[in-house]
Amino acid sequence: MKTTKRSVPGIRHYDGPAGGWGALKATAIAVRTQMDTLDAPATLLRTNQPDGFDCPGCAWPDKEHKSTFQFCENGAKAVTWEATSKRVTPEFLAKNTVTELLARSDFELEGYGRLTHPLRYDRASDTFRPVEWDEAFARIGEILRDLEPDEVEFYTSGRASNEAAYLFQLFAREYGTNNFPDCSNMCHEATSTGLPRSIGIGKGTVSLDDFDKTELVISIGHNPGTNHPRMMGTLHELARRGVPIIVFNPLRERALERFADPQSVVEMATYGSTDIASTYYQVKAGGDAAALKGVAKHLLEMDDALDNAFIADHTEGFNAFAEDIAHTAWEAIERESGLTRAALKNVAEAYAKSNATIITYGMGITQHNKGTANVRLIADLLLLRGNIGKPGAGICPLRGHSNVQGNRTVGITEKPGAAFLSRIKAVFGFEPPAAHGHDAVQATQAMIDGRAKALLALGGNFAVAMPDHENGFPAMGKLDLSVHVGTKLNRTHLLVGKETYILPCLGRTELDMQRSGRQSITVEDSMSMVHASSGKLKPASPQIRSEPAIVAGLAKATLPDTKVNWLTLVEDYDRIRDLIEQTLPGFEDYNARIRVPGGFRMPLPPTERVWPTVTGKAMFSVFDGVDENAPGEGDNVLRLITLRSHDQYNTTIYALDDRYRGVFGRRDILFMNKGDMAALGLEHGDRVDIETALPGSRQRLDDITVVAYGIAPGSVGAYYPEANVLVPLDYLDKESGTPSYKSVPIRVTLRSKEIRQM
Ligand SMILES: Nc1nc2c(c(=O)[nH]1)N[C@H]1C(S)=C(S)[C@@H](COP(=O)(O)OP(=O)(O)OC[C@H]3O[C@@H](n4cnc5c(=O)[nH]c(N)nc54)[C@H](O)[C@@H]3O)O[C@H]1N2
Ligand SMILES: Nc1nc2c(c(=O)[nH]1)N[C@H]1C(S)=C(S)[C@@H](COP(=O)(O)OP(=O)(O)OC[C@H]3O[C@@H](n4cnc5c(=O)[nH]c(N)nc54)[C@H](O)[C@@H]3O)O[C@H]1N2
Ligand SMILES: [Mo]
Repeated sequence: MKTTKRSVPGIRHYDGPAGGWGALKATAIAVRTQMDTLDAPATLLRTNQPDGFDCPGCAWPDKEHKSTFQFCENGAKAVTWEATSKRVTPEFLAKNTVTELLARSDFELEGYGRLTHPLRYDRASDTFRPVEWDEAFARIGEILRDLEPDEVEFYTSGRASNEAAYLFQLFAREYGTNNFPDCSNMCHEATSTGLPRSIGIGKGTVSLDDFDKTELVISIGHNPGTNHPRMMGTLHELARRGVPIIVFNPLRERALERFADPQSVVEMATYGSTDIASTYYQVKAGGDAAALKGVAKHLLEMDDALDNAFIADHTEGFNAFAEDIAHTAWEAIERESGLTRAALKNVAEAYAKSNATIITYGMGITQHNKGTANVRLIADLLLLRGNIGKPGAGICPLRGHSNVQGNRTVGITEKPGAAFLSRIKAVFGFEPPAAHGHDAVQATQAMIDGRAKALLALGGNFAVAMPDHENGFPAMGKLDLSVHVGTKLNRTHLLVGKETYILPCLGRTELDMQRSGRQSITVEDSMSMVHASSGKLKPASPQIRSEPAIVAGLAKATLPDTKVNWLTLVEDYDRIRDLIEQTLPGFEDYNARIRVPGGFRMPLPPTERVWPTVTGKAMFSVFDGVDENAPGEGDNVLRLITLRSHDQYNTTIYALDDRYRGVFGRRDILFMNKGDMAALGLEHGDRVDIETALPGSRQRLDDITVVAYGIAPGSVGAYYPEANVLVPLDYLDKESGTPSYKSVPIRVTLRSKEIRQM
C-alpha cells in the first residue's frame, strides 16, 4: 500500500522480538556513554542485591531480593544515568543563562549530568550560583515563616525513600499543611481511591509466588517490556509453561507479543524468542470498561461461571452490579470497546476455565475520566470468581516510581486519616492539621490563581509532568519561593520564581555516610515488600547531601519551636525508622526486619479474605454506562494516548529512540491507524497540527509527523511529556483527581505533505 512505502527519516519497521541481543547492546551503549567503564560492572551487579541498592527503575519486586543479578536493560539505563560521570558544575552554570537553558530539551538538560552544589538563582545575571547550605536553609526558612502554611505546596516524586518521605510529611505537618501534591496523583491515584472502596486497601494483592500458581493472566493497559522489564522474566516463564496471557492494549506492543529473555542462554544463542500474549485485543483507548462489562455479561449468562459461595460470604452489592451489566447493551459494548461480542466471549470462557486468575494493569486503566471506576470494575470481575485471597489469583496494579507505594504508606497524602494524625500527635506532641490539602492538580490550580506562594519539591519534574504547560509554566514564575531537591537539572527547576533554590542530593547508588556510619534507606515495591537499599558509589560531589539530611535541614531552619530532634534523626536512620514504627501500623520491629535479606511484607488483609471496607465485605460497584471519558467536540475526533518511549523514564529522556516501535532519533510523531489516515486523506510521513477537541479548549501542538502504526482505529499515540500541552488541567477523573492522559479528544489538520529531513 502506498502509505507504508514512503520512506520517513527515523521510522523503520521493527521486526524482532523485544529483549534479546538488542537489549544487551543498548545496555552497553548506556554504560559507555554515561559511566566510567571500570566502575560499571560492579555497580550494575549491586542492583537489587541484599547488601546493594534498590533499582531506581521500576517497582517490580525481586524474588526474596536475593536472586542472582537479573539483567534488565532499562534498569541498567536508570542506574548508569544516575551514576554518570558527567557534571553540571558552577562554571557550566555561570556560562549558561537560565533563559538559554530553558530553550533546551529535557533530554539535553539531564544529559549535562549530576548537580554538584546547592544553587540559588541570581536574577541580575540570570544564572544559578552556588550558595552555602546553611545560608540556603536559613533564607528558605525565613520566607516560609512569613507565609501561611496553606500557601505552600510540598511535592513528592516517588523515588524518595520511606525515611526521606516520612521526614518530609512530618516537616509539612508540623509547619501546618496537608498540601501534598505527588506523582501518585498523576499515576495510580485511581487505584488508591478505588481499591479501598472495593477491597479495603489501596494496594495490589498478589505476590510473585502467585504468578507461579496462576492459571491465567489478563494484562490491561501497561507496557512491561519498557516500563517493568523485570516483569518480562515472569511473563516469559508463564508463556513457556503454557499459561494463557490475554492482553488488552490499543497498541501492538512488541514485548507483549514476542520476547527473547536475555537470561535465557538458549534463546540468546539461537536468536529464538517466546510468544507472550496468547491473545491480543486491540481495544480502543478508553474502551476497557466496555470490554470488561462485556466479559462480565457473558460470564453472568453462563452456567456455573460464578463463585456463588464467595459472593454470598464475602461480598456486597452483587445484585446491583449484575442488574447494571444485564442492562448494558451489546451494541454499546462493541461500539465503545471496538471489540466484538464473540471476542469477549472467548475471554469470558478462558476466565471461566481458570481456577486462579491475576489481572495486571497500568496507566491505560487509571489515566481516564473514569479511572477509579475502571479500577473497581477490574476488582468486580475478580470478585465474580473469588479471585482475591486465594493462591495464584488477585489484582496487580503495576506501580510507577520505585518507591511511590512506600511514600503513600509513610504519610504522603493530602487526605490523612484520623488514626494517623492522632498517632503523630501522640508521638511528637504537636497538633497536625486535619483539613485536606491539595493534590497535584489542585496545587497547580492554586499556583495559577496565585493562592499558592511556594513549592518545595522532593525530586521530580513537577511542572513538566503535569498537564497544560501553557498555564502551568507561567504559574511557576509567580511563586515567591521554589525549592527543588534533585539529582539533575530539569525544566521545572528553570521556571524560576522570585527566589529559587536547587538542592542537590545523593541517589540510590551512592554511599550515604552519616555520624553513625553507612546508612541504608528502605523502599516498598509493587507487592508491598519493604526492604533496605544502600549505595556504595562515591557521591557525585562532596557538597551533595542525602535527602533525609536536606529535609531535616529545611525543617530545622523553618520551625523555631519544633518538637522534632531533626539533626539527631539524620545521624542514624534507624531512629527515623523507630518513629515510623511508632506512628504507623505494619512496621513492627522495622529495624530488625529490614536486616533480613528480602525484608518483609506489609499487612494485606484481603489476601486473607479480610475486607477492611466500611461494610467489612468486598464491595461490588456499578460502572455507569460504558464511556470512560467525555466525548470530544466536533467532527473527526480521535483519542490521544500520551505514552512513554523505550528510552525514557518519565520526563527523563535517555535517548531519542523507541526501538520496539521502530522510531529512531526523534520524538515528534503521532502513531495512527491506517484506516483513520485514509479517512482523513493523510499519508505516512505527512506533517500535521493537533488541537484539543474539548469545549473551550485552546491547546495545540504543531508540526508532528504522522506514522502508520498498529493502533486501534480512532486512537492515536504521541509521546509524553511533549504532548502534555494538549491535556487541559481540568480533564481528569473527578473521583481521584488523576489527569486523563490516555484519552484526550483531539483533531488533526494537515500542515504539509513534505517529509521533514533530519
Ligand atoms: N523505563 C521506564 N520504566 C518506567 C517508567 C518510564 O517512564 N520508563 N515510568 C514508571 C512510572 S512512574 C509508571 S506509572 C509506570 C508506567 O508504566 P505503563 O503503565 O506501562 O505506562 P505507559 O507507558 O504510559 O503505557 C501505558 C500502556 O497502556 C496502553 N494504553 C493506553 N491507553 C490505553 C487504554 O485506554 N486501554 C488500554 N487497555 N491500554 C491503553 C499504551 O498503549 C501503553 O502500552 O512505569 C514505571 N517504569
Ligand atoms: N502526558 C502524560 N503525562 C504524565 C504521564 C503520562 O503517562 N502521560 N505519567 C504521569 C506519571 S505516571 C508520573 S509518575 C509523573 C512523573 O512525574 P515526576 O516524578 O515529577 O517526574 P520524573 O520525570 O520522574 O522526575 C525526574 C527528576 O527527578 C529528579 N531525580 C531523579 N532521581 C532522584 C533522586 O534520587 N532524588 C531526588 N530528590 N530527585 C531525583 C531529577 O532531578 C529528574 O530530573 O508524570 C505524569 N505525567
Ligand atoms: Mo507513575
